[in-house]
Amino acid sequence: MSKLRVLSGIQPSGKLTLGNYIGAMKNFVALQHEHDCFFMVVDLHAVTVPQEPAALREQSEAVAALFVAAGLDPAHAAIFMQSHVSAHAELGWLMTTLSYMGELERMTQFKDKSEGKEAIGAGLFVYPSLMAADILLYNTNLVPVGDDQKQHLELTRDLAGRFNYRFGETFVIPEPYIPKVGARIMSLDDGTKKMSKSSPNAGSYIALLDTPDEIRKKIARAKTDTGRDIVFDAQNKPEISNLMSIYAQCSGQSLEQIQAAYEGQGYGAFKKDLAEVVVGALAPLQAKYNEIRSSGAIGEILQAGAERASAVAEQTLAKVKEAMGFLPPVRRRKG
Ligand code: AQP
Repeated sequence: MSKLRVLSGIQPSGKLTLGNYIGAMKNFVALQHEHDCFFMVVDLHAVTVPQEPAALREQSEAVAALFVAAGLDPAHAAIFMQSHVSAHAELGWLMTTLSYMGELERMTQFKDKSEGKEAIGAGLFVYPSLMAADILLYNTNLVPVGDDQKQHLELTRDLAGRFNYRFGETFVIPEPYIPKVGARIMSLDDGTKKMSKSSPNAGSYIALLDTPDEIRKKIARAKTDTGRDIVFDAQNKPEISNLMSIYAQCSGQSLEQIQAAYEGQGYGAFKKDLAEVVVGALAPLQAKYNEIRSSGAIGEILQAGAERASAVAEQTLAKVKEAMGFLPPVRRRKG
């Protein structure tokens, strides 16, 4: 396969979870050596719901450090903050003007996040238009994401096609890249809801930086379906199936191998082993994270990443503005 352009991002809207890792970051790392990769901390997206400034700063640096700790190599992949590349906000606005209210209203993430709220920020509504801009700025071919982002990616493809039809061939139409197992890791307290870093219940998710004891406690308390068999059946046994997916992704074993290994054993024995598998899988990442944070290297990594990203993004933005009919900036004559 020839080199493809790959781009994805994660919001610094809380502590990154095992869902973010399994659904997205693991694939970031797997793709970085074969392809031309751009990974960003999407802080402009995080502020579509209220963020406390000090927490946003800390979480932003933590997410960037976790990218590196998970195995992203800044020598291969550009790692940057979305807000450091101003073309995102600018193309985000242009994509908003191309989006229809009806299609944005249909987005399930918007419906979920606005449910029961009296005051809903307009940013939350146009979030998918900004996400489309993020992707289209880089002529992206592949977008590694979890299953929950599939609908947003469909919209990105529609907006790119709409733009190309109206203004001439400009954007590459991107494809999602979704893992086969673990595309949607579910909450530990409700097997029908996805694990989310912004959940008010910390027991519902495993954070990548949870201590071994916190992980053991959370897994021991994780809700399980009725019965006792370790059988993968996402429809009828969502909770044990979710725990089996986590086991598979953290151990490298297949679901069939896990099912065979735990035949005749109950949930208790399985959960105990699962906790150790997760603790073991996260230990190297946590050690590397502490190393990177104390080295103070993140600032330089982000600066180099933003320079690399800006060079590509500015070119696309200029092409888009020209195609749409914006006057080019006037260059002052010398002398
Ligand atoms: N539970 C999950 N299972 C698999 N993949 C997941 N992702 C998120 N949760 C799961 C994937 O992680 C990437 C980054 O997501 P994001 O931070 O941009 O926002 P999100 O999808 O809305 O994730 P969260 O954790 O639920 O954040 P909050 O709570 O702030 O909304 C994406 O590729 C996503 O698919």
